[in-house]
Amino acid sequence: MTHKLLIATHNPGKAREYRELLANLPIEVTYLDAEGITLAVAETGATFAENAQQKALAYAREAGLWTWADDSGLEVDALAGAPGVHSARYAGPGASDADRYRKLLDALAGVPWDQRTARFRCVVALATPEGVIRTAAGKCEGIIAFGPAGEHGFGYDPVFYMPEQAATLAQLPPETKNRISHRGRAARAAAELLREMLRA
Ligand code: ITT
Repeated sequence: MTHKLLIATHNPGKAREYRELLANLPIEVTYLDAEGITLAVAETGATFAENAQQKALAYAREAGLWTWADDSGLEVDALAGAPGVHSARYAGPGASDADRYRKLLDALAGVPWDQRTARFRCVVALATPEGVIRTAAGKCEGIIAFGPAGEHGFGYDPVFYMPEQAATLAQLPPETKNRISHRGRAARAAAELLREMLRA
């Protein structure tokens, strides 16, 4: 039997990255919009893991499908870990990706290079309609640049500089981002869990 896996995101940037990462698994991948699912799950948890688990379970029950949900965001050391679980809402409702990274650059005005350390974190949760939950985490270390550069990716990618790549995440081709990103790392670990679930 081919399992159908629901990817629970409204973010097209994430959906695109997961579609590529899951291409080799013997599962049929579907999305909230394709299933006509309009349920909104509030992200009220204090951690990425809590939010990912809440979302995975709620959508798995709603859809009656195995569900893959994540929560992710950016932790900036000079801002005591902000925007963290609030990364998507950092500049308020209706704001664009550029509004959010400009707000971040403003918040870091005057902060020198060596104190601009940050990391992206991602937790992927897998849930079944019966309530079985597994989670996998990934992170990616970098520095908040003084200004944006690059056109790839989404979100805060243009201001997330990775010294070992000598580039921002938005300057890297998608394959390179998938290989080194928080989401790529969490997703590969979660894909392993999914393989185990498919074998069980
Ligand atoms: P869903 O909840 O529908 O999946 P979202 O955009 O709200 O979409 P999150 O709650 O996980 O997703 O918020 C993550 C935010 O953190 C996202 O909107 C970006 O602003 C930022 N972010 C996460 N991963 C990122 C990445 O790979 N590159 C750049 N920014 C990222």
